[in-house]
Amino acid sequence: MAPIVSDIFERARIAVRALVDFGEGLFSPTVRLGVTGLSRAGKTVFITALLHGLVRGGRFPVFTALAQGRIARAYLVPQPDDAVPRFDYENHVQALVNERAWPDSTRRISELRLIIEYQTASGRMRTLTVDIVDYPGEWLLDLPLLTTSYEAWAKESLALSRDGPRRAIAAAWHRELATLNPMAAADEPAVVAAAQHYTEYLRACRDERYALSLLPPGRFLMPGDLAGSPALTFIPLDLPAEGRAAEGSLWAMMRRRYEAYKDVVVRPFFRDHFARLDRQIVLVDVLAALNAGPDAVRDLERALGSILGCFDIGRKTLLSPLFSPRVDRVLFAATKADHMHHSNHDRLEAILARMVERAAEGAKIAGAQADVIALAAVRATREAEVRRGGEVLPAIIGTPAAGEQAGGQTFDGEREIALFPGDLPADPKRVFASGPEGFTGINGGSHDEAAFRFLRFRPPRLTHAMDGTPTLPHIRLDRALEFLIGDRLQ
Ligand SMILES: Nc1nc2c(ncn2[C@@H]2O[C@H](COP(=O)(O)OP(=O)(O)OP(=O)(O)O)[C@@H](O)[C@H]2O)c(=O)[nH]1
Ligand SMILES: [Mg+2]
Repeated sequence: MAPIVSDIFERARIAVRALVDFGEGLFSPTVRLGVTGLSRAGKTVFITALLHGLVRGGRFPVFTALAQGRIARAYLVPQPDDAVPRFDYENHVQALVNERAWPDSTRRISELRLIIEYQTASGRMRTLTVDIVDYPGEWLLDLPLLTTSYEAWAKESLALSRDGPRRAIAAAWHRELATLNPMAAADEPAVVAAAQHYTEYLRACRDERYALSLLPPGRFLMPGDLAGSPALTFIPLDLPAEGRAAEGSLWAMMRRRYEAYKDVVVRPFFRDHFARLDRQIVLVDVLAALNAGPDAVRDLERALGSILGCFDIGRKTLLSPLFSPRVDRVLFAATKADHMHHSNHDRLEAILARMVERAAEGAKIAGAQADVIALAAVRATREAEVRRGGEVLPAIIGTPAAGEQAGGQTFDGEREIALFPGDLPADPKRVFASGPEGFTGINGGSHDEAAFRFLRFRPPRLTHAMDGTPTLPHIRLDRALEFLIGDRLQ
């Protein structure tokens, strides 16, 4: 009974919050934009580039309100929640623009509020408030835990760890697991050690060679200020098919901590942020998964499926905004498209479309608008044609980050190179398949690292607009903006 009662209670809390949000929205129209994505998907860069483009004026020909000159001003104001730190916009911009450096991995949640003063199509002045939250991508993986019991989670996590490339990575941890008896009395030092080794296994899975995405609990990888607390000290146990968790047993202790983790960490995160969204962009680093091979691609597909299943996506009805906040537009975006020549962007989109097929269909059936694009929030490369033999190949030019390696050389972070990134398969199905019918790599290489890896490029050298402000180049960021908020600026 307990989970059902707590579910009803949780829904009531979400509904009350929605009512407050709805009331505030009557006075000042607000869009809560969810920027969703696993770790390194490109959330922080996307938010920074979007704000920069709006506040400083980017080149956004497809974003109608700006292109038609109807945006009078866009500026940042203090965010609504006093308990949440502010998104470090100024520092991220300064790093991108002046140091040509990407932001660090996000370690905690942060928030920002943007006000857009615009003229409606009929000439009236209005304002639109846009609230955006940034958070560590790892935390997203926790959402599916909300509907999973400890026993089901343990079973699934162990099955996963015995499958594909995870099996070898998990070998040491499996040996340790075999020494733990779920029915025996709980022994704290043994649990702490086992949780540490389990975390090391999760971290190794995330290594870019494997790029595996299904790795909850997310705070094990990015604990924020919860590092070392009991709610973070549990592991999946090899449980017997029959039997109960006796009081005082290791099993009972693990189950209690797992539930505490959901109560203390996952539910508040979901309630305060995800349950309030109006619009959503789901950023996916498809290319990193392609880099690592079909196991990583299938893993990413599963992770996205289980995460997207947690969102309430669908059209608002007259009453629904009061009781059930809903996402009525969702955009799936393959990020870092500047790693491929534009002739491959359609293929990149097609691969992502296939990966999120079920979620996108579900959204449409529920009455929401859904679309898929390939974008680069900050375009780090430009295009050129390179002659190789008698052939002219479409290439990209950029500055590989210091320490990146290719073809036996290590780059210094200053020198530009031209690179032929190769082609994605015309049939998106191939990237999910192993074996002969599978896709063997963008550079035509094998799954060996060197042939297969993308180079990380530094942010671009910037051009300055007429008034001296630098503009960040991008690919289709304006199209994303038009889809996400264009209709609210009519
Ligand atoms: N070339 C290129 N690289 C990008 C772009 N966006 C992100 N990246 C790269 O991807 C990395 C991760 O981007 P972030 O925006 O920090 O990713 P995130 O989703 O915020 O990641 P977490 O904070 O770890 O959850 C960056 O350090 C860049 O190397 C882009 O538009 N173009
Ligand atoms: Mg980030």
